[in-house]
Formats: sequence, structure tokens, C-alpha cells
Amino acid sequence: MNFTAILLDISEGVATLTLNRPDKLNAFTSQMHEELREAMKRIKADASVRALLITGAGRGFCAGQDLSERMMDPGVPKADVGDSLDKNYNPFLKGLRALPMPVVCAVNGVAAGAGCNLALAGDIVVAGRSASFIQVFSRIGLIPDAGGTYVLPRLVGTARAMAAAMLAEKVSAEQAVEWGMIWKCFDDDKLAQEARALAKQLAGSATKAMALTKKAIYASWSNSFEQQLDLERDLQREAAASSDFREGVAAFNEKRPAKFTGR
Ligand code: LHQ
Repeated sequence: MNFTAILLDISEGVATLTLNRPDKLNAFTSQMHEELREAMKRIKADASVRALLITGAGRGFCAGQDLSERMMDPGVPKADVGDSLDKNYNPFLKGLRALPMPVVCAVNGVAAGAGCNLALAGDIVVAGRSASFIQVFSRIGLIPDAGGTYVLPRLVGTARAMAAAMLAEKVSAEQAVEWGMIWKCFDDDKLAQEARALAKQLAGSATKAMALTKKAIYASWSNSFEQQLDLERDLQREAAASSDFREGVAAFNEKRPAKFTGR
């Protein structure tokens, strides 16, 4: 499959997935979802990939579902947005969560609707200073989907999540950092370079431990303290069985930088 609605570049251990419909602020179409499915397959099958970076082409990150698609026309009988969530959005988001490597989202402009919640699905989210986040759904009579009602209250608390969802106000990148919704923001002209450097740093790290870290932190959202301690024990056993752990300790003792392989 040739990609047109997205771009996929794999180099230096980093897969960069760029949403590529800049004239429509990279709104999701069925075609884009098909390409995303194929891209995720390639990323998972390529052992050289140790970090995923997601960004958008042009001035936007992603404006959510393309509202000109037939499914979004309330006048079309049997148009079922639930089917698209089942077939397109939900498997993609579950795939990102389960991906055994760090996922960095570099939000280069407006992130709205499902585009906002895709941005927040990154394990580490960075943004350009002029980027913004809008839970735009209420403006068109929908509820936040693509994980928004799960992730948002956990990141920023119920008060902010509820108001963001009901009022659909634009949250600036700086406000998002202040709220703890994202990690950092950078001047717009530095974002691509900073995000790439971050993804490269992660790709060169002990990526098996990163995968286990992400598993543990997300599991904590629904675990008791006691369950979480047990999970940490199990995952730490796995991490400690890795060659990266041996290398990390050896490098420390030999006072040299560690060479991690992700194994
Ligand atoms: C667009 C879009 C767009 C098409 C900008 N579609 N063309 C998923 C489905 C399945 C289940 C249901 O739920 C969902 C989840 C969702 O994501 S629902 C939410 C869908 N998204 C929206 O409602 C956002 C609509 N867009 C906007 O409100 C604005 O475009 C924002 C606030 C994102 C940006 O505003 P501006 O910076 O002023 O840009 P613009 O509005 O001028 O947009 C630029 C172009 O992109 C324009 O096209 P044109 O040909 O006139 O230049 C827009 O029509 C197009 N565009 N979003 N979602």
C-alpha cells in the first residue's frame, strides 16, 4: 500500500508517523485509518523501531473526524459512527497503548476532537507554543470519544475535564503544560527538532524497561496500591532479566555510557 493520507519514515530507531492532509488540518478519513492500520503493522514488524513519533503536516496536528465523510451526515440512514469507533479509532488507540515502546506525540498545531484525544494518547506529549487542544465534540452534539472521557479526567481532574468537554474551549499549549495534560511545550520553530531528539533519546534507551514502565503506569489507573505493588514486582523481574539491565549496571560500574539494545 502506498501512503498518501499519512507519511511513515523509519530511521535511527524512530518510526515517524505524520498525518498528511494539511489542507484539512489532517482530519481523519476512512482512507487515513486504513493507512494507519498498515503503518502500525509495519512498525510492529520492524525490529529496528524502538520509539514512535506522531505529528501532523502543515499548521494543524489533527482536527478529528473529517466532517464531510458520509458517516457524519445525520441525514444518511444507517450511518453509524459507533462502527467507525469500533473499526478505526478504538483499535488504533488500543494499539498505541499496547505498543511495547514509547510513543511521543508532537502537537504542531490545533488538536481537536478525536485529534485531541489522539494527541493525549501519546506516552509523552509535547507541543508547539501556538498549538491548542479542543474537546470540540460538544459543538456538534457529540461526546468526547477516542479515549477522551478516560484519559482527560485522569490527566487534569474531573473539574477541568468536565468543563473542557462541555464548553469546548481552546486550551493553549502552555495551559496544557500547567494543567499536567502534556509534558512540555517548545517554541514552534523548535518543536520538530526537540521532538525528534526526544524520540531518538528514547529509542536509544532501555526500551524493554520503557515498555514495562508504560504498562505499569497505565495499569495503576485502575489498580489498588496492593495490586500495583504486585504488578511492579512482576514487571521488575522481567526488566531485571533483560540484557539492558546487565548492561546498565556494568556501564555504571565501569563509568561509561550504557549501550542499550532493547533486549
Ligand atoms: C475540516 C475539519 C474536519 C473536515 C477542519 N473535517 N474538514 C469520530 C467519528 C466517529 C465517530 C464520531 O466521532 C468522532 C470524533 C470526532 O473527531 S468528532 C469532531 C470532529 N471535528 C470537529 O468538529 C472539528 C472541526 N473543525 C474545527 O472546528 C476547526 O477547523 C478547528 C477549530 C479545528 C480549526 O479552526 P481554524 O484554524 O479556523 O481552521 P479552519 O476551520 O479554517 O479549517 C481549515 C480547513 O480544514 C477548512 O477547509 P477549507 O477547504 O474551507 O479551507 C476546514 O473546513 C477544514 N477542516 N476541520 N474535522
